[in-house]
Amino acid sequence: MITMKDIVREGYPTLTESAAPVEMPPNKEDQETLTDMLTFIQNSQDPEISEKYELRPGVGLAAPQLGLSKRMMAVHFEDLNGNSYSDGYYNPKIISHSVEQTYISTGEGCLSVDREVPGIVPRHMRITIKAINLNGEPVKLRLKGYAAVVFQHEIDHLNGIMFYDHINKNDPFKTPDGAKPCDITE
Ligand code: SB7
Ligand code: NI
Repeated sequence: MITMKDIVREGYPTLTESAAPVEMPPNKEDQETLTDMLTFIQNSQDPEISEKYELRPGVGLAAPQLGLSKRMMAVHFEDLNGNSYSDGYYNPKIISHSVEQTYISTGEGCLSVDREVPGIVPRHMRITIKAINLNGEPVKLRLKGYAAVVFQHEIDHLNGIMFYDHINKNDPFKTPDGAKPCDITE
């Protein structure tokens, strides 16, 4: 079972490296790792389990956060429209994205970052991704708003990019021109 002690923190090399593609079809070991990653994210949102094992709640996890430089990620969340996402993905790739940007108004956090990093993280409002899911099926997902933000945060980890790399250094709360927040419904 994955717990917080398995999660590497800032300074660990896999967090700043571009991860290697996972060979398809995935071997048993990679399948087990990805299944465990999804279970961890689910557990982290379960009040009893997260308290018992002292898990910090998260909506996603990428293999480089376990010290594994492999292109695998898992997500478990519901967006503001009530769509649920709960799956693991191998070799996810953004095949297209909007010019329009969005952001979470309170900024982002990361299970590999044990401090608050204030600021706006500009993201694409819409992305289309291709991946192989935990079941081994090719999938194409069209994501918007919060869901698009979560997948971009995880895919960034596969490219060695941290959320704070996107924050404007001189003016952390500057909102990108024309961007709308994805977490506030007006
Ligand atoms: C805020 C938090 C996350 C994604 C988007 C906005 C995920 C936090 C957990 N992780 O560190 C996963 O990489
Ligand atoms: Ni993260």
